[in-house]
Amino acid sequence: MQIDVVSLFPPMFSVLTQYGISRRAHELGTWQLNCWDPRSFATDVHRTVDDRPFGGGPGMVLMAEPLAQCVEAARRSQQAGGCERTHVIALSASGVPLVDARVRALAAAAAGRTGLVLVCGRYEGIDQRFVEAFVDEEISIGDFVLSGGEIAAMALIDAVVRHLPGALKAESVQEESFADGRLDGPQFTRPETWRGRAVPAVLLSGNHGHIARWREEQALARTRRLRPDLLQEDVRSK
Ligand code: 9D3
Repeated sequence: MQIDVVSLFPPMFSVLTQYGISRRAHELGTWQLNCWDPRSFATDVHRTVDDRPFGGGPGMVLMAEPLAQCVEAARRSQQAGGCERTHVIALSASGVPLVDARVRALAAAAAGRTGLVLVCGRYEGIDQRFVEAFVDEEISIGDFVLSGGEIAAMALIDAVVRHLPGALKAESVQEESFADGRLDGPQFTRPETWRGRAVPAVLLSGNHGHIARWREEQALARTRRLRPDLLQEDVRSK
């Protein structure tokens, strides 16, 4: 799978190839990453990629042309790498909040012959004409303000890559929280007693029927307490 990122800060993305599951999958060749810096396509001596918003207002807006050059370069690279299609996602504070079902669908597309291009917003946003001409969907990672799209893009890549064949044992992805619309229950490891706190006795009982039922009750209770929205059938994003 090929992922191309358009960002003013390409070095941020090295964490994905340096740590954890995403690193291991990258080393195995499960996915590849290319970064495209709009500044390298700027035409003036100052390498300008942003300008003041028409109509006034605070801050700066990313200019359309350097972003377009990046996406076109990324698309050529993906085609040369064997991709049949390119799906362009803008990470934007005004995008649709990311959910598990969308992550799985993107992973399925990327595991086929669809390359992903992730465009990271900065400043106040991106020239809308670029969005209309190039962007297939706009994604946010939640209702809070980040300084730009980079950390959101990294979260998206991490979430997608772990679904690719070979990144994880199949059953661990299947059993994960959100796949079944509820939170995980609590986990415990050694020692059996830590600072006066004992592990729940049922987990030491060896009775796997009891353990499974207890875990389900715990997960359900935690979901009711912390995320009652997940239990409401009609708003579930599955
Ligand atoms: C919605 C807030 N905007 C109007 C005042 C200002 C603004 C805030 C944050 C404009 C750009 C940004 C930068 N954020 C992102 O690019 C971003 C983001 C986010 O802030 N939160 C959650 N997901 C994402 S994805 C990209």
